[in-house]
Formats: sequence, structure tokens, C-alpha cells
Amino acid sequence: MCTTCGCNGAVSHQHGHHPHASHDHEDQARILQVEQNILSKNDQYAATNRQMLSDHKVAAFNLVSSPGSGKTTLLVKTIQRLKDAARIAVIEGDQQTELDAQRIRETGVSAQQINTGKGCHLDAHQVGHALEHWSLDELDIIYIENVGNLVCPAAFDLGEAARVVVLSVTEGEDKPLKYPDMFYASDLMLINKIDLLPYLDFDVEKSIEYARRINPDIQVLQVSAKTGQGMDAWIQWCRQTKVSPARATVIPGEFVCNTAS
Ligand SMILES: Nc1nc2c(ncn2[C@@H]2O[C@H](COP(=O)(O)OP(=O)(O)O)[C@@H](O)[C@H]2O)c(=O)[nH]1
Ligand SMILES: [Mg+2]
Repeated sequence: MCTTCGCNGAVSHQHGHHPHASHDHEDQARILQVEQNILSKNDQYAATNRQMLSDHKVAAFNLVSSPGSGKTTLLVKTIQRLKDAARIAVIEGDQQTELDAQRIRETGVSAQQINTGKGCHLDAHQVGHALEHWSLDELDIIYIENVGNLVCPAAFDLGEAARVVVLSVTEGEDKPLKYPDMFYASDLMLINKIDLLPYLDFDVEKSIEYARRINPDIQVLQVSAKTGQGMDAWIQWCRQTKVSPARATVIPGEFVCNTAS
């Protein structure tokens, strides 16, 4: 079941292109009510997660993107660079398989896999259960790799300190305009795979302009997880995030990793 709208495939219902006549007003009101109930419940779990993470001074980052933008590769390279300075764990969201969690574990850090089955996003309740596997006093940073999907994860706060949308240059610069909710809900846009720019007609300036049209406050970094270009700035950004019971307080110059040097 898609928990964003409650559809489960048993009823004839397709996002965005079902004939309007197929839902009467009563159906629409019921769908709205289901959405509101699901999201308000999620927000309560997210607030609990955020408070707990804040109490233990753990910075959690929610990485969202379409499939294949390079989230797992980026996390592996990030961990390799950061693991001597910060104590890191990872929550991996995928519909199926433990493959990404295994890639993370090979770096030596702990990873909890959440398989969402037919669900297209992580929710705060699932993340809360994953957090139970660790003693939070022994961690500084938790990276959450969300399910690859530029739509549904936008609506689900997980209790993260900041949300990072990864846009790879092979996807085209128009994605912020096509998926505005995701870019509106993110604190940082990480443009990945910039090593491929010489071979593509991806317009970096335009992608930034589009993202800021949706979200004037969004920060932007350009990286190549493959070559390491731009990774120092990304690592610095992770270490600058101030943990608080409120969302998104990325304050340049403040270092809050418990063990950061
Ligand atoms: N050229 C290039 N390829 C990358 C980069 N980052 C990831 N990839 C490749 O993109 C593909 C998808 O990466 P993955 O990390 O699995 O993406 P995810 O689905 O977002 O977790 C893999 O073949 C990676 O090797 C990058 O910076 N440059
Ligand atoms: Mg992945």
C-alpha cells in the first residue's frame, strides 16, 4: 500500500491521472482524512525521534533522491573519510534486499536495513525502531538513506536534523521543477556525479536556479562521490550541523560531533 494516499492497488486508483468522475466528494474527503491521520501520526513519531536524537547530540541526515543518484556510493565514501572523526551509523531504506546495508557494513560501521516492501518511503515509526538498535550516546551521526523516490519521502519527516536531496547530473536539471515538494522540503541539494559533466549537457547553474525558485534557502554543494571532488565541503557541512529539537539548524562554523576534532 502507498501510505501517502492509502491506495493499495486493489481499487482502481492511479496518482494524478485517474478520471475525476471516478471519485465523488465523499471519497475525496475520506482520502484527505486518511492522509491527514497518517501524516499527523508520522509527525508525532518524528518529533519523538528528533527529541531523542537531540538529547543524545546525534545529527541525523535524511538522504533522498531518485534511484541510482549515488546515495550509497556517497555514504560509503563519506564514512571512509569521516569515521575516524565521528561515530557513524546508517539506516538503509529499500523496498527489497540488504544489498545497500551490506555495502555500508563493509566500511566497518553498523547499518540497519529497513525493507519497506510495497511502501515507497521510510516513515518515522520505522526509523524509531531502527534507532532502538543502538546506544545513541555512542554515536555522533546517523545517515538515513531513504527509498529511491522523488515524491513520497517528501511528505514524511523522520526526525532528521537536516534533509539532503541528491541530484545526479545524469537526471537532468529540471528535476526541482518537476518534483518541487522534495526540493522545498530539503535543506541541501547535493549535485552528484559532476565527473560526468564534460560528457553531458546538464546545466548546473540552471539546476541551482530551479531549486532556489522552489526553495530560496536551499544550500547547494557539487560533488563526485567517484573522484572525491567536492567531498571536503560535504564532509564539512555534515560536521557543521547543529543538533536541536527543532528541524534544520545548519549553522556554519559550529561543530557538534561528540568526538569531532
Ligand atoms: N560517474 C559517477 N558514478 C557514480 C557516482 N556516484 C555513484 N555513481 C554510480 O551510480 C550508480 C548508482 O549508485 P548508488 O550509490 O547505488 O545509487 P543509489 O541508488 O542512490 O544508492 C553506481 O553505478 C555508482 O557507481 C559519481 O559521483 N560519479
Ligand atoms: Mg542505495
